[in-house]
Amino acid sequence: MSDVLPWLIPVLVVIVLAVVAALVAPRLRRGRQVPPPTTPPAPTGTAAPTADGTPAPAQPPVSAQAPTVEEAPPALERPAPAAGRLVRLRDRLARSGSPLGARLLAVLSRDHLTEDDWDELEESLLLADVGAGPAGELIDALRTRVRVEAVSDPADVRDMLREELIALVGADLDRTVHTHGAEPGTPGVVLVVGVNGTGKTTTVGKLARVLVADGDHVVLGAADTFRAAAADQLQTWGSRVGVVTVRADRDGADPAAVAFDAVKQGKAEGADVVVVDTAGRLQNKAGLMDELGKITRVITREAALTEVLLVLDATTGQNGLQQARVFGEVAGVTGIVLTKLDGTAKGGIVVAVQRELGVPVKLVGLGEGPDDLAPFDATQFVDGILGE
Ligand SMILES: Nc1nc2c(ncn2[C@@H]2O[C@H](COP(=O)(O)OP(=O)(O)OP(=O)(O)O)[C@@H](O)[C@H]2O)c(=O)[nH]1
Ligand SMILES: [Mg+2]
Repeated sequence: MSDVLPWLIPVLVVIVLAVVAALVAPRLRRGRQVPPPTTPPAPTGTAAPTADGTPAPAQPPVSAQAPTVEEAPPALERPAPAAGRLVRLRDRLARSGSPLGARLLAVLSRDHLTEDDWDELEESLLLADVGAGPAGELIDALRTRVRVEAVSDPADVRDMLREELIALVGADLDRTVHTHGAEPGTPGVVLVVGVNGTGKTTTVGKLARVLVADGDHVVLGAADTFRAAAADQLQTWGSRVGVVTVRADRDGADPAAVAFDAVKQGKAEGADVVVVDTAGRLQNKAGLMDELGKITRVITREAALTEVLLVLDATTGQNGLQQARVFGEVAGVTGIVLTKLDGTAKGGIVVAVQRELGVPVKLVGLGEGPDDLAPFDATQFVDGILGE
């Protein structure tokens, strides 16, 4: 028996291993058979995958003064060109804006407009967040024209309404997004600011795609240093189109330092544009607004800010106006990005916010898709609202 024992133990071990392997192997095979997703999911506020869908590797800690530069992986997407996007997205706009358009047009189709009808028109504009001042002006202008030009055909009144709405939204405002530096060798710098969750990072990602589609060399700066996930989110957007993201891997690093380094990196690379994403901040938090002031000052030491975009969520309606005012003062906002216009019937906020800030809406977000960002155009927008 004692002779057999040394042989028996290895034999038993081999048998146990064989049984375990037989049980586990089919599961592994099943796991491998699951097909990988063909397109990576759109980045979200919490997702932090790399472009190939694997978790982002842990980064060695570095100081904000020495951010790392993440190289983009080779498999790149080809973003859609920006031209004509608002036309393609007009259906979506028409769907979200149709309650306003339908209401206005229903009233205007009546033969003789009474005092009550005019009140109803004004009320519809107010419900769509156009704001009391602009709504009153539009109704006054329309009433005067209908009277002076002795128009009674509903189709003609409708045309006049369209013209007045376009004038109110501002057909001749300069809505150019200034992305290129004035001096050769110096990139344009676009700073993106706003309160939490309005769509800043998504907008930076979408904008990077538009710029890449236009043939620009783009560098992104992740100056939202509160959470590593914020930089991961931005980096995911960038890596999909071959754009590098300058970031600090330490949560809470100085955002101004990261912004500065991104611009420096952009200059060193001979980039055309550096787009800097910032953390969401409430306009009534003095410390955070001071930080924003510092970011803008520090950037301008390295290159001129060519555009400061305030991202506003269209679904927050009139609440966005107070934000707009404070950001305008602190960061010197030069353009508005109105996001989530696909999710609201209150497109009138475009008018109200431009009035409030004296700054044009330059871009609109019409969905969560990577190419759902469009240059704003007054005529297209009004036609979208009216369902033309
Ligand atoms: N429907 C719709 N959703 C949008 C649009 N733009 C952004 N979003 C969504 O809004 C959510 C917040 O977007 P983010 O880009 O993370 O917002 P943020 O301003 O960077 O957020 P913080 O950095 O946390 O302040 C995400 O789920 C986006 O997909 C848009 O135009 N339409
Ligand atoms: Mg963000």
